[in-house]
Amino acid sequence: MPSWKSALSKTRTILAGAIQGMVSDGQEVDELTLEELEVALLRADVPPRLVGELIMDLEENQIQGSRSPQEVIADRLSQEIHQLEGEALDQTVSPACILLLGVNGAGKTTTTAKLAWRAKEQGRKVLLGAADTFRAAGTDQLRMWGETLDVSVVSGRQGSDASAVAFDALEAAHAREVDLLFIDTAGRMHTKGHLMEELRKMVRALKKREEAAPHGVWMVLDASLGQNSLNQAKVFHEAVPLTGLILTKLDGSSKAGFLFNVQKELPGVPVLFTGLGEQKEDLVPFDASSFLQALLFDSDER
Ligand SMILES: Nc1nc2c(ncn2[C@@H]2O[C@H](COP(=O)(O)OP(=O)(O)OP(=O)(O)O)[C@@H](O)[C@H]2O)c(=O)[nH]1
Ligand SMILES: [Mg+2]
Repeated sequence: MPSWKSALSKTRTILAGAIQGMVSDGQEVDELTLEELEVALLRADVPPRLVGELIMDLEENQIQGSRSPQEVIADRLSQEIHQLEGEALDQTVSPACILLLGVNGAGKTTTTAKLAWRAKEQGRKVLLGAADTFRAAGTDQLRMWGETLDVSVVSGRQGSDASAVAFDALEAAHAREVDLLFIDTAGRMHTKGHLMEELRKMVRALKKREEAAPHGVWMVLDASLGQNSLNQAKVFHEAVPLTGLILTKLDGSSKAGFLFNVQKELPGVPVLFTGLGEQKEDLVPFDASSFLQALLFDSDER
């Protein structure tokens, strides 16, 4: 089983030293320890406005509170993170068509495979669409996953129109009466206007087959990029409205604090799943309490 605790160890290490400093100094939290904590929080990509609020909370607790620094921090952070949980899909829609997008190397193809594996485990019939026609390797990678997982893959030739593959995949999803269709797309930089346009075109193509499609537009974010991944997501969101986020590589990230900025930067877009490792089992639904617990507390119980 993947563990939140080990996945968040890098970010926790940054914060733990500073928080420990406060505890071991006893009741006397001086300016210096607060400053160290402030630096640590900023290094972990906790948004600056929130860092300011946390420091104020801690100072207040100093004067008239009795809670531990972890508890003070956890209380404030939990307000920012619980609303990020959300329902992935309307379970009554079948086939549900989900478009996965993101910048190069974020983990889209691997995540598509992990999602397919999860759905299959839950007894659902799955189809994959390989709309990364940009590189031959992109399609091959998904086909190989298809073989490993025993899931069919609809693909096109390298260089062919990604929108056509998406359309065909949705057509096949209806014909084969599957429950879920996951469409993997090519990695694209948010700064490339024509590639953003290609995404819009893909959405239009799906709508030609079925007005309600795509039922999910999920952006795959590399958590090791921290706040930068959110800046990219905002541009994607303007091109094609996102209905959910998937955070990959949380296990390699020391900047998990950017999660506390998601609600402000992308209001109403939930975090659906998180990648805690490279294995197919390592994609788990986002769980705010586990996240916070693993971020701030070394033991499993508060
Ligand atoms: N540690 C870790 N590695 C991950 C995770 N998700 C994906 N990876 C790794 O990230 C690398 C890139 O993954 P891909 O799925 O190929 O990324 P992609 O977004 O499809 O890449 P392009 O199609 O080239 O844009 C692979 O080595 C994956 O194993 C995760 O949650 N944790
Ligand atoms: Mg890929």
